[in-house]
Amino acid sequence: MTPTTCLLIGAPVDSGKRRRGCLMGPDAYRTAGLAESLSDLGHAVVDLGNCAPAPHDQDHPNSPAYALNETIGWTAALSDAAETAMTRGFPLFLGGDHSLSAGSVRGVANHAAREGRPLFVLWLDAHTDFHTPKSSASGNLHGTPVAYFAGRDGFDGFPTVENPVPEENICMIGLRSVDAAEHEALAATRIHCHDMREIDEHGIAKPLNAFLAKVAAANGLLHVSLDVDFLDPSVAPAVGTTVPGGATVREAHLVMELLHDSGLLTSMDLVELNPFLDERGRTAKLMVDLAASALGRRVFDRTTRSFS
Ligand code: B3U
Ligand code: MN
Ligand code: MN
Repeated sequence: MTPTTCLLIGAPVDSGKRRRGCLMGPDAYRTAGLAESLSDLGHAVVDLGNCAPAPHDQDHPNSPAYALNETIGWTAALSDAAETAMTRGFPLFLGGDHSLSAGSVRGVANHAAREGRPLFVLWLDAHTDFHTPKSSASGNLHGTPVAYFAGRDGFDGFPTVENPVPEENICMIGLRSVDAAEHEALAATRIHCHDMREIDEHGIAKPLNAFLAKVAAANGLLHVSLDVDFLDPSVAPAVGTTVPGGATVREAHLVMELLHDSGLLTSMDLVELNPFLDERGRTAKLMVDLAASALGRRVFDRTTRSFS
């Protein structure tokens, strides 16, 4: 990627589940040196500070979905922020739990439609986040953003998704915790799903390169959503929903390096970091290092055969 303007957009969303702490995520990334890491790579970095949810109603006391209206308020605000940021540079959404991606992806999709280019989404996560508020057994809306931006029904009260991301443009890698209702709904779609078993058998580069080839052939925009729980909890403990058997540090860096080399990446979310659960900032630092890899950090330059 040629030097770009990285726009850091703090999204301290904590409404997508009951366990609190993701609201501290944006400041943990700042403390871990995200802006400095990106400017060291030659990028201009603008920290836009933290967003706030749009004004919203009180939640109905018997609502099965947890903090529904607050999440709707975040979706509206982050969607607007994403749409504006896409005209200015490379937006990096600093979460915040994964419900924020309902807003970030909706906004990016609106921008893509205006540009007349298709949007592709790479979902790096242990979970598919393909519930609707109605199918979710937990009522935690961080388990729903993919269903929202893919245009599934059941999101009453949310901003309308005018430009749903086509199913065949969505690729999920890292899966190892999928609820029965999500499994059933996904089976009827053309979403590309890659579980950890497939990664173990064939390596992580294979499904990623196949997806990147599709993005390139369609001259698409590419949004990447990186959930901390994509990583194995032994290297990334700061997340409320740890699932054993996740990606290694090297697998995650390889994904980021391939994304960078493709030159296709146009926006990114870092989500689900809960600094309250971290060990001396190690998860925040790893996420910052992964973002730096996605934006061009290298140990060894393959073209010049020299160390940088
Ligand atoms: N599918 C479960 C668990 C879950 C989804 N996303 C996260 N956890 N982080 C649910 O509650 O929807
Ligand atoms: Mn997720
Ligand atoms: Mn997850």
